[in-house]
Amino acid sequence: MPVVTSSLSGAVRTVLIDNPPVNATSVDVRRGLCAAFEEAAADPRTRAVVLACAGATFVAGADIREFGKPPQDPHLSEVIALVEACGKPVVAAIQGTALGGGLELALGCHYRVAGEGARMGLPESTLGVVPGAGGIPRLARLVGVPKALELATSGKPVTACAAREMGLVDAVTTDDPRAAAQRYAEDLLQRGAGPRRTRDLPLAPPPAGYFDDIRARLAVSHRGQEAPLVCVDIAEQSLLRDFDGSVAYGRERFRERVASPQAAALRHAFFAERAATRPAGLPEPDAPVRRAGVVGGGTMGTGIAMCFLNAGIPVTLVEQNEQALAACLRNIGKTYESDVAKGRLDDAARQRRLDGLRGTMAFEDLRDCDLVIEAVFEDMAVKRQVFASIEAHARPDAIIASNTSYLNLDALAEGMLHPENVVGMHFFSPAHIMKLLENVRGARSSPQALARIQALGKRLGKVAVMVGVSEGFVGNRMLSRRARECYFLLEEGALPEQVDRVLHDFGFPMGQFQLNDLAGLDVAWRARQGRLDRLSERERACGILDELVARRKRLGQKSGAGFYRYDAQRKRTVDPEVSALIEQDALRRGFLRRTIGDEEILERCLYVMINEGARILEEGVATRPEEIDAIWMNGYGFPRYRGGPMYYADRIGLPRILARIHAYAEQVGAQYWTPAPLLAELARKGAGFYSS
Ligand code: 3H9
Repeated sequence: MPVVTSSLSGAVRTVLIDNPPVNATSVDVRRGLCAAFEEAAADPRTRAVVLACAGATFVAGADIREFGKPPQDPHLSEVIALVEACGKPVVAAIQGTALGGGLELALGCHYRVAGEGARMGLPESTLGVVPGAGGIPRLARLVGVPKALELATSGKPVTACAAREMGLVDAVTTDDPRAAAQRYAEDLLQRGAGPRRTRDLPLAPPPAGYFDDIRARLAVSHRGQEAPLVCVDIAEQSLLRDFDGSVAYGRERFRERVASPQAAALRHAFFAERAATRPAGLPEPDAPVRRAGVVGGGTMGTGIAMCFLNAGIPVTLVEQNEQALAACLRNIGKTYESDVAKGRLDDAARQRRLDGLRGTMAFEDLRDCDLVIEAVFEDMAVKRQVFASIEAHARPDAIIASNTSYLNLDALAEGMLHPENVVGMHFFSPAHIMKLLENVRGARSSPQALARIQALGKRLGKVAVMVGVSEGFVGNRMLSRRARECYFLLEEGALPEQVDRVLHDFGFPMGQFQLNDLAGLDVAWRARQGRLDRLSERERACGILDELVARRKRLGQKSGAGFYRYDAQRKRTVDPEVSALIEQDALRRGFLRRTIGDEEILERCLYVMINEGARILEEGVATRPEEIDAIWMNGYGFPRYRGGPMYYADRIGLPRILARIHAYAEQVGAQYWTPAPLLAELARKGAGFYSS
């Protein structure tokens, strides 16, 4: 089947792209478009053209799978030039998403009609590349340089209404966009309106100082990312060159970017996330979740309840007593009010969400829920009791999920009448904001229950990765190894600010000790108390958390002091008292503190995680390295432009990592630094986690 076809209706020819799944501008589409527009130009019966797409979406971009391969003619910018040059008016009919090369194509059309649900954007920089087919010079001519760069540097799409307001589309329709575009074209013919080429519009310069200002802002908001700054270069050059010169400049910068390590890592991130959220061997889900129950209205429970409400799923929330229930309903109400105040939500949507919420103290009220998730205190006995109460009152086929972050799901399911209904759904705090969801398959979870929670994860807008039972599952298990190493580094000579700076410079939003302060040192301390019997002698003896939490009541940001000191705005400063405590603790325990280099800190933090990641793969807790990468990029701030820990490991080279693991085994101790057999085996073969 040809991917581009044409048909004539009256004097209007529709050129239709049909290239599932997202109508990307693959080479066949580019060639097909050239042929179709040449035909339209030559055909005397054709007086106007509608450019439309089959399926749910307009062109969602260039074909990412072609990136990194030898280019094939024609280039997309040449196709768009041909469309724009057409002597007959060309109307784009936009439904779904017009992204990247798709929006560039629409900008080359003379008019744009969009369905009201359509979204348009230039997400290239999120893939480490830049609009390479005239997107920036054309968009800047239509909406001004600042708005064009807002789209290109954020990568975020705008709605059809916002696009109309800024002058990006000519009409928004509630009708079928193709039919509306046909009418629009007929109207143009009736009015005698001809082509209106974006390239011919004047380009107004932005206010003085604008480019310096946006570069400075991007250096902070997009720290470490190269592509957004190249978008700024393209906009700046568009003012200095003629139109064709600026398109050529953007094309050249695209060519350079597409071959960059950041672009390769971000492409990996794109495909890894898609692979990671589709576990093999699950059936199609047989029923959606129509009502969810949440037991426990603390921070996690309220966040989880809001996830459901935000996705349009009504929630029954169970709390123990009236006071606790009132507090959590109040918290949810307040969060939505603040969303309205910040313009993120309108009043009607806020009301709809609140209408979906039912608070109760009776487990009986869970009887109409398709899924109930417990988010109570992290204690096996407490959770077991809650599970039993849920099972006693919920429907026999309801899925019963635990939000535990460390406890053994299979032990939790013991004694349940229907262990096949038991699963884990590990949300990350704040649950209504964080993208990651670790869905946990218990030994006895049914494939259908797992299929349903995977589908639910997608509906909640999460990156839902299925993992196996293991202490801390995937993310927290690797994090706990990194944390251990960070505490060791404090003993051996580093200070929190050095460790945190190294992790921040690598691209994490914050370092280990900042993270501890944010989450609450009491949380880390309690987790440590619960695991004391499983810690090594050295870990048990490490007294810094006990000193900070138990003796000095430094609980982190919330108490104004933790590893750092915080002012009323939560601005962080280094606290000499903490440095002294760390030094005293090390001295007391006989450590000879030394100057530790940044490279050692980085290696120890990352390689210990990578080694644990290899074990996680060996044990089948994760089945593919993509799952680990997706988890770390979406739940722990691993910089996307480095592709996740397992991808990063391949870039460094497993033989080098193995050699360093051996060196740290000598230096720190083999009990912490024994190479995972999988890592050792891959390194020996000269392979990687992603290459054989
Ligand atoms: C660009 O355009 C550069 C230009 O300036 C160029 C100049 C020269 N290519 O996400 P989904 C696949 S850069 C190839 O699950 P959804 C995807 O892998 C590009 N494949 O669906 C998946 O395949 P599979 C700028 C693509 O409904 C399937 O489609 N464009 C592409 O949740 C379904 O995807 C972008 O960055 C592609 N461009 O979301 C847009 N896009 O089933 C990237 C998707 O085999 N795409 N696939 O696993 C998206 O953001 C989302 O896919 C979209 C749909 C919102 C469109």
